[in-house]
Amino acid sequence: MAVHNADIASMFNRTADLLELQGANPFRIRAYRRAARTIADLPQSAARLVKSGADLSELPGIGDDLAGKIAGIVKTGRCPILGQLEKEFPAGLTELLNVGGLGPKRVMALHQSLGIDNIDDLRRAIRAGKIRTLKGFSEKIEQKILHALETRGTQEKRFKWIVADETARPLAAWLSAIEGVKKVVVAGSYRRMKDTVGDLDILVTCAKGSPVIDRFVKHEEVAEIVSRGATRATVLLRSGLQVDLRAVPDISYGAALYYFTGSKAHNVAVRALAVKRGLKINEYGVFKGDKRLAGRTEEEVFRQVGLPYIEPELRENRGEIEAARAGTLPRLVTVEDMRGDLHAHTKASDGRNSLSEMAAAARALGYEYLAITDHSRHLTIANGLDEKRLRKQCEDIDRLNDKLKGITLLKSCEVDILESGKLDLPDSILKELDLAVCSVHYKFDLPAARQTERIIRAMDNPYFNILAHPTGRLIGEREPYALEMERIVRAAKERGCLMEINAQPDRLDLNDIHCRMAKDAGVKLAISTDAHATGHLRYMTLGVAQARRGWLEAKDVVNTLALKALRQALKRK
Ligand code: DGT
Ligand code: CA
Ligand code: CA
Ligand code: ZN
Repeated sequence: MAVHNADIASMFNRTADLLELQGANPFRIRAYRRAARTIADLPQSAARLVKSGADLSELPGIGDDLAGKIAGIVKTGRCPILGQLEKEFPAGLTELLNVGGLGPKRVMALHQSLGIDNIDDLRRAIRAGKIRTLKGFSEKIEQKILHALETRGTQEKRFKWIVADETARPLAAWLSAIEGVKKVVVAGSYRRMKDTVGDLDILVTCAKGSPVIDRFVKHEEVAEIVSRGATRATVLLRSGLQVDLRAVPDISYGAALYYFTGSKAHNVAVRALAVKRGLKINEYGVFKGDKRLAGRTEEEVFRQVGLPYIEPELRENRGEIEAARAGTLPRLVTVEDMRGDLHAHTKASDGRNSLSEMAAAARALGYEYLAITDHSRHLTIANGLDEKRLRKQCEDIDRLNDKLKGITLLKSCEVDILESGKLDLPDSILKELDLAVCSVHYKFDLPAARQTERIIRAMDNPYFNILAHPTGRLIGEREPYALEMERIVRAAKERGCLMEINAQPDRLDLNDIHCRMAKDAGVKLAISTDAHATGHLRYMTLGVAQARRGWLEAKDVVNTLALKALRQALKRK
């Protein structure tokens, strides 16, 4: 199976880290990081592009040299320059790079001034109080490193949903092609669309004597066979992702799918319900004594325990069973309900495409509108727009809208919320916009009360419409900033502000729990992709998935509305 985009990106990022340790030319380092970002963001598989003979050097940030390296990685699974660099440094030193709070500069400082070469050395130095006094360090940084060391290894490794998906899809297709295999479905948290996935649980139905288990454990991506039996196997892939495979007969398909979709908490609660009816429910079916009552489909399993079908995204034992019994399950929002996207960037700031390219891509998705939300001036690294440039963009949008058919671009901006709670652009331009999407991009480490007040103060501005990526988390990379979410939600409700579900695969912010909190408080949400390229508009499905996990219906989500109704819904109280 192919090398994934995430693999290539991680090799390039590691190369950049090691080049930084080496003190290499900053331009060279940046080139690797930029290429890593480009590949990670690529909507198609880089491996497939290489194999189809596409010219990768046409991608932004990828020259002939890097294109050649990518082709090499796709062919061999290895990156020679990374291999060389890894040999140059003690293995322990590169491991230090993975400790939170330590970047290449700090690792090099520790190495040079204290001779720290590995994690044990680091622990000893912290205990001896040597780190805090080092130039470029502090007691706070020492604490951060210590915390990272303490939680190391105790935190199970989880994969972003989209990373799991990059493995799940081709693997499922590959399994389908094995003789005797009928159905293949990926269950578990993947099917429940959790933001992260611990491992993949794949279910197959097959004819007797199918070699599916044998073939599976010999798949070229398999690094280790953890366990195997006649109808099941657990393997570890080279990527570190674990996969559980189960083969079941057709008559048990529904019961097995239901069981392995979980969650465990949901299963346990439903099993108790079944017991009350004198039934037994397991991965083989629903039984009364020895008599099988159901098992072929999930629907018939539900029927036997007296429940309507419950969507996988709801199966967390968070009240869905009670709601199902009471007939009050939500009618979850679907991606077909979405009529537009309210957060997208163009070349004017840090996006990759032009206004008209973004408009065409949105129209191709069947949208009625797309809000153009380039960054505001404070975000200089993203080439944020000042009043003058934004005004010019508004004129461009007006002119383009006159020509466009079937789609309307909305004039907007992703306005930075300054530390004071002021917005980054004056009211004189904000009032010209169709809507303002506002967000925090710096000073993430304020205490919760101050961060909360900063955002609420920003909402006091009458032109504030949508709070974008409200917690600032980057899954697996950056914790959400400290925030009093109940207060934010209440403040949004009082002011008629909306909250965003940012659909970028590494954000998914608000998360499922917060979505539900907002809905329960009567706050409307926008599901937006924060697209930085036309291909990112497709991330809508991921945002919708989190919305569904948060019990949202179409009426809770403003961008399911037609344009006219949307304009009404955006009006502040
Ligand atoms: P993950 O992998 O941590 O993201 O989460 P899941 O939900 O995929 O959990 P996993 O892979 O451990 O198990 C897959 C499903 O199998 C789980 O959602 C429900 C079912 N399952 C696993 N262990 C048990 C159990 O002890 N009892 C019951 N009733 N179901 C279980
Ligand atoms: Ca799983
Ligand atoms: Ca599992
Ligand atoms: Zn944005």
